Parts: sequence; structure tokens; C-alpha cells
Amino acid sequence: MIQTSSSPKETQHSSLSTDLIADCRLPTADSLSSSLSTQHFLSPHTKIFIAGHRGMVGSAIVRLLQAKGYHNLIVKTREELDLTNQSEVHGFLAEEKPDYIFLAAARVGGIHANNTFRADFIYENLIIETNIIHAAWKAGLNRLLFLGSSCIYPRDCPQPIREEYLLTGPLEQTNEPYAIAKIAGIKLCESYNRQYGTGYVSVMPTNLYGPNDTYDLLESHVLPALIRKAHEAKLQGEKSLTVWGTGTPKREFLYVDDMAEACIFLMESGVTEGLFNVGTGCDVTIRELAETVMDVVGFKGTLTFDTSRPDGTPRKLLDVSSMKALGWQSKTTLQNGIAKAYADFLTHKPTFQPNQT
Ligand code: GFB
Repeated sequence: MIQTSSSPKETQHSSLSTDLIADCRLPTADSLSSSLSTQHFLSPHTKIFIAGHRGMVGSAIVRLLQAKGYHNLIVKTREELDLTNQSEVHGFLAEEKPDYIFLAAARVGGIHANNTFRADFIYENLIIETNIIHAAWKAGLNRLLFLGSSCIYPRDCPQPIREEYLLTGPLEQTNEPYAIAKIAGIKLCESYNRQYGTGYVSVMPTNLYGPNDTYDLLESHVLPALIRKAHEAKLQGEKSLTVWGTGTPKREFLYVDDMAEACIFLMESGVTEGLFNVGTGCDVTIRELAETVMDVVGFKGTLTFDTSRPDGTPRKLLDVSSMKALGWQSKTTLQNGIAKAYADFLTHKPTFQPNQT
């Protein structure tokens, strides 16, 4: 259990705007009013389980919960609790009975990892979310936030992507198994809510980056990969940095502390149903991203594009108006976020494998 000393701020129920999108999946302002928790269950003592606390998102949620004065946090290492083991998860939740669960545990990775370890990505994500959501319901736990990913939306759907575009078209092939698992997680939350009256909420973050990211050149996402490549190219006095694909796909990047803030905001708002996109509302091409990273890192060379590598989906900009309507929006600019991520990379730089890309 993690102890902190300060007190959490008073929980605020956000004012709700009436311009939320009306559809069958995303609650309208009226239905949101009725789905806001009437039971004021938050206090410094609220017992909160963060599944996946060693990952980038889970660790950011723990940091922010602590900073806000929540001191009754439960975290478990993989050795202490195997989330892929149904009886362990059921026993743990039945005994601990946390008031709130952040389901941030997942098998994640960049385009190459998703495309290569397809079986691992679908199996591990399905089993973790199924175990936790079903065990939470069985233990009578009614508050949970499930973290998905923006890759759940159809590859070629209109931009920016609204929540109701879910399941309206085929998925991007490079991450289809992962996306299917995350869609299943959303449907688990929705189905338990509908059949059993639980209050499980889903959030769909755009591409995240920040402290505790993975910098392995094959497994990581683009932003940490480019930070590492630019840093090493600078140190080795290289003339060029290799970027996968054509550089033309567009991506939206959210600093992970902003994501943690959005998750805790939803918990404190008392929202008990729905699917919420979380992003910045702005995207850049991979070429523009590489240029910004080079600028922050101070690498002066040129860019080379390895078009034997896949581009993935051409664009996935999230429509973030439902979170804005609730009263939340991101704070960190891309330039500032990359500067913070690079500073963290320099401080905690792991010993890298000299892998080739
Ligand atoms: O971040 P990323 O691996 O994943 O790649 P996705 C984004 C884009 O950056 C792709 C290009 O067009 C890559 O080809 N890219 C350029 C690079 N250089 C690099 C590099 O050195 N490393 C990497 N990794 N990419 C993932 C999904 O999709 O996004 C997941 O596979 C998840 O399921 C995650 O949804 C958020 O944005 O394409």
C-alpha cells in the first residue's frame, strides 16, 4: 500500500454542457446527469487499485493520485498478482474490495510489436481485462475505468474521430488483434453496466508518451524511438536518422501526465458509463514529429525514410469534444512534452540493447 500525507482536493462534479453528441454509445448530457454517481464515495481514504502501476499510464496515475492526497492505493507486481490468472484475480478483488479500479494493465507496443506478436497482444489483453472486469462485478465492485486505445476505430473513418464511429468499418491490419481485444474491453464494460448496473467507464487515449515509456527500437512507439535515435545519432556524430515508413501518416500525441489527469478527472466527476476519447485535438505528420524531436534533442542531421517499414493507419485524430464538454482538456504542448520526455530519458536511460532497425 502506498502512503501519502496531503489531503485530496474536494471532489468537484463538473458542470455538464448540453452539446454532447447524442447517440447510442456516448451518453447525452441528460443521460450523463443521471449516470453521475449520487454516492459521494471519494475521500483521502478511498481504496484505489491501479492495475498496471509499473507501466507508463499506471505509474502516471499513481503519481497524480499521490500528489492529490489519495493514500489508500493498492498496487501489485506481476510476481505478487498474475492478472492473467483468473483465480488469483478473483481471490484478490474479493478480499481487497477496492472502491475504484484503474484498469491500465495491458500488453502494449508500437506498430512492429503489434504486427509481430499478434497472438500475444490479443490473448494477454483479452484475458487481463476479462479477469478484472468479471472479478470486479463478482466482488460487487461498481467503479472501474478501462483504458483502451484510439486504434479501436476503423482505419479509414472520418476525422476527427468521434466515439460513435466505433464498429462502423474495418480496422487497421497492423494492430487488428490488439484493437479487437480493446473493443472487447469496451463491450465488457458496457454489457456489465447494462445487465448488472455497474458503473464501468472506458477511455480511449491517443498515442501516449512520457516517463516510463519503452525505448526498445523494435518494440516501442514512434516518439520514444525517435528520441532514442536522435540522441544516439547526436552522440555518434551521425549525418542522418532513419524514420520508418514514408513520414506522411499523421498522429496525435498526448503527454502521459495529461492522460492520468483525464482518468482521475473522470473518477472524480462520478461518471459511471460511456466511452471517452482523450487526446489533444491536434496531430502532426511523422516527418514533422521527427523534426520536432531533432530540434529538442539537438541533432542537426537529415532524415532518411525506410519505406520497407509499414506506415499503419494514415491518420487517427480524436474528436475530444465529449471530454471538453465535461470540463477537461489537455495542457502540455508537443514541444514541451517532448522536452520533458527527453529530460526523463536522460535521467533514467536504461541500458539499451544495440538492436538494429
Ligand atoms: O507509434 P507507432 O509504432 O504506432 O508508429 P501506430 C506510428 C508511425 O510512426 C507509423 C512511424 O507510421 C510508423 O511507421 N515510425 C517512424 C516509427 N519511425 C518509427 C520508429 O522508429 N518506430 C516506430 N514504432 N514507428 C500503434 C498501434 O500504432 O499505436 C497500437 O500499433 C496502439 O495498437 C498505439 O494503438 C497507440 O500509431 O501506428
